[in-house]
Amino acid sequence: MKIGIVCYPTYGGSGVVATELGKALAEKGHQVHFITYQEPVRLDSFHENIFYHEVSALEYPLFQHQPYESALASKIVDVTKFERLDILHVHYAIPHASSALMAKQILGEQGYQLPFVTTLHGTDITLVGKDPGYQPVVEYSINHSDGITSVSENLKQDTLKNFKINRHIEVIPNFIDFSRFRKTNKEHFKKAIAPLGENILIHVSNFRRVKRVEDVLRMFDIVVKHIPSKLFLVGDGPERNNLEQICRSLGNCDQIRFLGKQDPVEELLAVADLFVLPSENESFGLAALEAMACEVPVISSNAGGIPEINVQGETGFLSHVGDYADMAKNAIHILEDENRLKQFKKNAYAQAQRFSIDKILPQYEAYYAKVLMGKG
Ligand code: GMT
Repeated sequence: MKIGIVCYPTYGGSGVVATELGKALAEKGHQVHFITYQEPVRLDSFHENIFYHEVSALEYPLFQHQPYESALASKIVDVTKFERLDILHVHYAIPHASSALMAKQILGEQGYQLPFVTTLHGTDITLVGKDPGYQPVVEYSINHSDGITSVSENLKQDTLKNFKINRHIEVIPNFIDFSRFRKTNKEHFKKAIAPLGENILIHVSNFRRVKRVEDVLRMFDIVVKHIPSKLFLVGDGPERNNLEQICRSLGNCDQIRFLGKQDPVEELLAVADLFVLPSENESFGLAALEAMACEVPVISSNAGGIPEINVQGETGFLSHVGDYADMAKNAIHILEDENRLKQFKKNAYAQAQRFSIDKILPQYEAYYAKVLMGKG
């Protein structure tokens, strides 16, 4: 198949999923065409079946904001005609689904068929998409997609609650590539950063308010008073300054490392004992799944789709949003007993295997085939 993929190319779950999916499809012999405004971060090596088409929106003094949606639609038209794409898969509804729909209509008038699948990722529904400033366009373009997938059952239900959707939504969960995310031996590194055998807690996100990174700091403040520990904060974003202030006021900055954006996150996960994800909302929680693949149990909130991956009392624990004291209690419960920690690590790994790319990729291929038959 010749498959076009549209996504956000920068750091962020939906772009990561789209890029990893494209790479895996290419590996299986499909021809994959990425159509984005910048080369996707995870598209880090050459592959004969992968092509990249850059969307460039002309700058003009009249534009306060460049009309990216139109530039993207035009690029999709161009790539489809030249490369003869069979299907287009857009990740994150805004504005990708409406650009795809516009391109499909233009192509239709010129005698080309371009069915497209929209994958809903989270904030395109739960935060931005349902805002009245976007809602009508998001709803229309979802309803006019040839196929719709959602990364969790919870996100599907949220979509049905927030929009009038008259179509089937297929749930295809996010996946993990074990050839990259697996526990490797980094004992020398662990000894350097935790010389007294401290436990290492880790949080990875884009530091937006929805991630509630502040709760990570507050729960860690309780944990570190009971069990010698270190905290790694990986990522960057609008909350960073605020978080630095909080850590200073708590007086435990010595035990906390702000590591910024890190591409080889699996190397940090390899030395971690617990992953912390206290999000206000999280349609899936790919970062937690990546941790589990590296044998790291998860202390999380019970928001959104997180309960579909983190199993209470088995792979970690879930608390109500904002209840950082309960998160701390659960973290201590796991860390204070070495055998218990080992068991949780084992369980986390076993659970991650359910989401192995080998199991999920065929679901996308089968769904594309359905969409191509008009049965999306
Ligand atoms: O919030 C983020 O981390 C970014 C956002 C995105 O679209 O890039 O992530 C969403 O999609 C990810 C991949 O499907 C999910 O794992 C995240 O849970 C989801 N984020 C939210 O729902 C807040």
